[in-house]
Amino acid sequence: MSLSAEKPGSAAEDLALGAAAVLRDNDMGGWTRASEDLYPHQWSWDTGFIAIGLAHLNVGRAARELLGLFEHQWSNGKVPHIVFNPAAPPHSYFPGAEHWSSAGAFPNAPPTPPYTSALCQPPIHAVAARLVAQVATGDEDESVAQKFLREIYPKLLRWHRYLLTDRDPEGSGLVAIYHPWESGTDNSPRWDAAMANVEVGAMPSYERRDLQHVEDPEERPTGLEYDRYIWLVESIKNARCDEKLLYETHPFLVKDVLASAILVAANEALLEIATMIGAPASERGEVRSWIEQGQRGLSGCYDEVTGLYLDFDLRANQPLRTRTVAGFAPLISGGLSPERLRSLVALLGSETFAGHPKLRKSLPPSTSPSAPGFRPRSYWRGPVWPVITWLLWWSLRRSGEAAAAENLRRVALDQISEEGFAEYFEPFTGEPLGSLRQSWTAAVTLDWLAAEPPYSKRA
Ligand code: 9WN
Repeated sequence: MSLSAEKPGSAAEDLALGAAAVLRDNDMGGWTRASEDLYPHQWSWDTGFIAIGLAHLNVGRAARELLGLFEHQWSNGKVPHIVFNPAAPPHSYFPGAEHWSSAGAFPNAPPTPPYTSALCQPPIHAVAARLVAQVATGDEDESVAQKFLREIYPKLLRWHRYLLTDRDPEGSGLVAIYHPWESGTDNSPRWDAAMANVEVGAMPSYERRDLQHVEDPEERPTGLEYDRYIWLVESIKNARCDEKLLYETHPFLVKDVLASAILVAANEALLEIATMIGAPASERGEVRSWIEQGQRGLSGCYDEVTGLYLDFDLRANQPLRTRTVAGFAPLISGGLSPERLRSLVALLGSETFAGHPKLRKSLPPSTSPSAPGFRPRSYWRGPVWPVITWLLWWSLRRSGEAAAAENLRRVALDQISEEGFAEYFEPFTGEPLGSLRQSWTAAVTLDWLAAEPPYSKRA
């Protein structure tokens, strides 16, 4: 975007300046914390979205954001879900570095601090890298972007290969997760049935920190949900993060449609990057096969009853039938028939989701208000998340659904200009909830502001 192109003093300029200020305040010198109080560390998929926003301010800084995260990539290719900030106030976040590192260094983890968690998150990074390079204009930025793509490409390739081997030994094209935190949609009702089967054993007592940073405990997961989260962390630590052992024994093992669809889109971006930097034909062939495999795997997750795509619980050997926004995942991966695309777009705008009559703004809530697990103030159980709206907007635009996409962008920008850069919003009242100056919300705002229609054909 050219911020300078915004009319001085206009609402759009004020919003852009506000978003830039959030990113600046959360800038820790080369990397960006997810938010000041609730999340004082670097998160993996947040970093992807943050880089997309930063690109509109400074292409080199955006590139650094992604490269910085990949400095902590594990030797098996995994990109950790959190890189812990050694300078964060002690005990500001739980489970923090001391909790994860108490298992001793995991065999594949970077041997020296800063420590990381042993989980991962949805692989949005290649999409972000591609967008960062597309924003670059002018000789200087373009040469920064070229160098960046050459540097990040092999790291992205190793990351995707890890997901398509260790997390998909069956070759289904679908990514398995070990913890709801790996989905990025932590306490979504998507995971209720699978989590109900997780029996919590004896473990040391712990103190939650998240409740100190929000006004109402209803905004965060319950005590029982948290016990199960921490029990799963214990199980991963006990297995020393041995992927084969976890696949055989860990009590939570689910194929995640949202992560799988993001991986397909990320592989498309990776293929473009591979072509741009002249990567070997064998690698390009490998990435192409991952795209086909992912689209095939996702097509098998369609559910006639809900009209959505469902996660699959490998432990219980059954699909997880819920009505959440994750069920629209194949909009992100693309390759849908025109009929299926039409039916998904119609469902997204229907009373089951963004067209629900009680909504303050017509934006997709994280869980359908008609689903039994819906709770309007609770984290991923109902609130509207701007970052998810961005993903849907980006996907609709790529699928040629320009009108539906533009509607999302306009309404989402209205919401943020009225209520600020919150992590999420109560869908019926519009109240901002969670962290109120969340980096990725500011970042997607910058990208939306730069994307005035008519849309150019950006990947
Ligand atoms: C656990 C940082 C992260 C996001 C996740 C969101 C929330 C963490 C938490 O915050 O998760 O990873 O402590 O609740 O669910 O999507 O990446 O913004």
